[in-house]
Amino acid sequence: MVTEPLILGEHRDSVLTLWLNRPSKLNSLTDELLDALCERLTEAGADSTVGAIVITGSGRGFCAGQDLAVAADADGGIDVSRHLRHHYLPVVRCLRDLRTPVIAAINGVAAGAGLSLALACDLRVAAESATLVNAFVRIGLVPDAGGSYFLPRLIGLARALEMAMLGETVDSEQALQLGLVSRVVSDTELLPTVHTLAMRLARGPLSLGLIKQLFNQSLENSFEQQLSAEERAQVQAAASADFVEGVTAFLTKRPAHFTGR
Ligand code: T3D
Repeated sequence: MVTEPLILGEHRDSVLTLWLNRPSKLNSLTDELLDALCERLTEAGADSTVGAIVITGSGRGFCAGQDLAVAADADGGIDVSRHLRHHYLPVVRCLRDLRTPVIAAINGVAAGAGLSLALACDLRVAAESATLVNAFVRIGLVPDAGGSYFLPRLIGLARALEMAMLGETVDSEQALQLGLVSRVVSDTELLPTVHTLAMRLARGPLSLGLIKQLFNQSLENSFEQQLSAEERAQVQAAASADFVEGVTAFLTKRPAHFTGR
């Protein structure tokens, strides 16, 4: 029997688009799918021809979180700690640590750990018909896979608590109002729009990776620590060929052509 790959990929215009690919189960997450995603992300991070990554879902869903049938079938129950550490956390850490920008193209429902994956990405663009639900509480769990870290930081404690404690479904317009996603586009325009955005990032300067690192650090750092981190990052950015190109382009009144070096 031919089995479909759990992750589909397309590498075009310096953009790697990855589809979570279990459409009949709304791309719910199995260990195999998480491990395959981690492998693809790690490879992409080491590939200088990948300038930006897009994560989306096959079919009508983005990702419905942990595959609950697998969790229920586990012989003797799941060792949750081990499960999280070995399969979920490597993916979330990878998304966060990659210098390469990652965009979640939320094409349909993002629930539970599927929402957490989207929150761990750098940008989120939703299709009009997309919905987001912090589904953990509905089945007696707490937000995991970084969900309890990212949600309050993205939308504030009060709104995050409401979303996590009530487990209500948020539609794309509400998600935009909350700041959970930065853009909403029609369903048919989702992938073309995100591809264009990703191409723009892929053609960006070396400083993009430093910006990602710097802003993520700023959530933990004191003011003084952040000023030092800015200084270190700016020293690196100012030593890049892209800085020379950016300034030359400005002074000669032409568009800059960055090379990511
Ligand atoms: O193990 C650990 O380490 C713990 C980690 C936990 C992390 C988590 O993510 S916990 C949260 C898990 N996710 C959920 O609780 C969400 C469950 N799904 C839903 O509530 C609904 O499916 C949705 C609201 C997401 C979408 O509803 P709807 O009506 O659009 O679709 P549907 O009919 O419910 O689902 C379509 C199919 O996908 C259906 O299969 P069938 O009956 O056609 O064969 C459904 O069972 C399947 N499906 C959807 N979500 C999951 C799933 N199958 C397994 N696991 C799922 N999470």
